[in-house]
Amino acid sequence: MSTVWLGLGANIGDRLSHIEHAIDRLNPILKNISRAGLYETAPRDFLDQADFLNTVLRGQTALSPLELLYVLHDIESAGGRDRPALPGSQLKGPRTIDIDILLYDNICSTFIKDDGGSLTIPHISMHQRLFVLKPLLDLDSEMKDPTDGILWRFKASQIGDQRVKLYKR
Ligand code: PH2
Ligand code: MG
Ligand code: MG
Repeated sequence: MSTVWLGLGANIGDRLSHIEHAIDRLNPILKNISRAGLYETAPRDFLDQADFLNTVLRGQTALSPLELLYVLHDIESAGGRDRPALPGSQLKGPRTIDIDILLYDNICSTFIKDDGGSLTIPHISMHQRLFVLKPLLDLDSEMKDPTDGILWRFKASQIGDQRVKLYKR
């Protein structure tokens, strides 16, 4: 079994229930789940959209990184998510549910998907996103970035102001 860290986000409709449903659907493939608090967060990247609820999960999985990714896509679809590749859907725009692989054991690698796209672990933007690092640090404040051995809490402290507020424990 491998230890995996997932970032969840939602900013359309009943955000809390989208996240709860996704966690229910993760149960068969993710064991010993630990949940961080839920945070209400200002949108990043594409700014003209509603606030997100974000959280982070840690669990154990028997799936490989790409097998896990494909299951996450299925869970996103079950949660009403339009894939960004669909015409008319805004890149980094509003979503009912987004589930990103943040970390997988200490892997630092890029995997090529069946559709030619790629999956990079650690998640390529996590070091600059407080909406990821705050919940992650709830679960383990001593964790280090496997790419350079630097504490995530140090990286979090270097990030400028981003609105990230505890919404529910
Ligand atoms: N996800 C994005 C883009 N911007 N902003 C917040 N606050 N939370 C997110 O989960 C998020 C975002 C693309 O996945
Ligand atoms: Mg994302
Ligand atoms: Mg995603």
